[in-house]
Amino acid sequence: MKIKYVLIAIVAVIAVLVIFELALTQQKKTEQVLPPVKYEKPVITAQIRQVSIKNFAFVPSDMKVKKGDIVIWTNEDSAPHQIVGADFKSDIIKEGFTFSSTFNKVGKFDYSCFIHPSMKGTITVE
Ligand SMILES: [Cu+2]
Repeated sequence: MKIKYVLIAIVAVIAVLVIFELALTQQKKTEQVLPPVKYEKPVITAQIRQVSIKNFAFVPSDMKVKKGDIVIWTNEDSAPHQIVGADFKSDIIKEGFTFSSTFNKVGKFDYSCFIHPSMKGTITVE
């Protein structure tokens, strides 16, 4: 009888050791050692450009920006506006809220207000 329990105990210990070893092997497989990279100070040239929306107009209505710049429109009217361009569209912008878009392509981008189509603007990306 005692031998049976000793055998069960030995088998249990072996099983635990095997599971432990498997877990360790699994952990080693997922460990990825990456080489260190020499530090280089990032050069950030992008600028934030501001367009106001006031008195149902974009101010300035024509803006030249550089590739990578971020344009932020701020609604200073009590009326809501919604900016729609070929590549970008805002949600409805309430008074005091902003919308931003990053311009990564060179070109001329016309936009207007979806609610008030007579409100027009252009972002020229150089
Ligand atoms: Cu509008």
